[in-house]
Amino acid sequence: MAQLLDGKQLSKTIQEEFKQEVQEFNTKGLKIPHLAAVLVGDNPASQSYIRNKIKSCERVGFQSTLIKKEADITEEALLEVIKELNANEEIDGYIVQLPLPKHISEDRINLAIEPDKDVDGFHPMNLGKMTLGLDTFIPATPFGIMTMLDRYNIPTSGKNCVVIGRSNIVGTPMSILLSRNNKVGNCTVTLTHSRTKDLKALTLEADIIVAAIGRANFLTADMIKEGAVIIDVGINRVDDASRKRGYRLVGDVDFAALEPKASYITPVPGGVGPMTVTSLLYNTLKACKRKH
Ligand code: L34
Repeated sequence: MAQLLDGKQLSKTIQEEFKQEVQEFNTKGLKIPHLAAVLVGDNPASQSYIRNKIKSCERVGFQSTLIKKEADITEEALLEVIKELNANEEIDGYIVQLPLPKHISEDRINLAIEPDKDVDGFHPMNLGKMTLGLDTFIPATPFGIMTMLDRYNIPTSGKNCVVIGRSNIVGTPMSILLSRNNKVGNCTVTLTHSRTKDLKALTLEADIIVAAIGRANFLTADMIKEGAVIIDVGINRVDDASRKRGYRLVGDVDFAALEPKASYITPVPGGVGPMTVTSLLYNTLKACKRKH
C-alpha cells in the first residue's frame, strides 16, 4: 500500500512557517507581502483556484487584491491592467490566472509582466533563469511537486522519471527541474506527450511518474511498475449526482488501482493543488523580501 503524499497537510505546515515570518515583519515594521491576482471571465475552476489563493493569503497574513475582468475584455485593456500592476509599488507580485479567453494571447500577456513581480515564473526571462539554474521564481505547480519530494525525502538522484504532458506551466518546467543537478533532481527525465509512441513501455520503466495530461484516470495500474512514485497533477471534474456540487474531482491517475502498487502517491484533491497555492505564497514572500 502506497504512502500518501499529503499536500494539504504539508501546505498547512509550510504556511505556518510563512505566517511566523510575516509576524516577524510586523514586529520589525517591515512591509507585508502583497499578492494581486487577475481573473478574466467566469471559468468555475479558475474561480475556485483563485479563491483558494486569496484565502491562503489571508491565513498567513499577506495582503491580497483580486482584479476581476469580463471575458470580453480586449487584449489592449488587459495589457493596461498589467501596466498598472507593474507600476504599483504596493504590490510585490501578481499573477494572471490561466487559461485566458481565446482572443487574448497568453504569450503577449506573460511577456508584459515585470519579471521581478512575476510570481508565477511564466515570463521568458524567469523561465530562462530557471533553465540555467539561476535564482528566480519557479512556476508554482512544479515547485510544489519539488517541495513535496524534498519534504518527504523521496530519492530522485539517478531515478528514471517520466513526465506526461508538455504544457508551459507544468510538464515543460517540471522536466527541466527534475533533470538538473540539485538536491531534488538528477533524474533521467523522459518528457512524453500526445505523439509519444508506446507510452506504456516508458512508464513501466519509470521510478517517478508525473501525470499532467488533463484526462481523468488516464494512468492505469498496468502502466506502472511496483513501487513507483506517482504524482497526479490532474484536476478533472466528473459529473456526480450524489455530490451536492453535482461533480467530484478526479486526477489523471486511477488512484484506487494504483495505490496498492505504488510506493508514494498524491491524492486529488489534497495533493498537488494545495502545494501549488503554497508555492505561490512562497514566491510572493520572496518578492517582498527582495525589497526589504
Ligand atoms: N497563472 N494560472 C496561473 N498560475 C497558476 O499557478 C495556475 N494554476 C493552474 C491553472 N492556471 C493557473 C493553478 O493555480 C492550476 N492551478 C491550481 C491551483 C489550485 C488548485 C488546483 C489547481 C487547488 O486548490 N486544488 C484543490 C481543489 C480545488 C477545487 O476544489 O476545485 C486540491 O485539493 O487539489
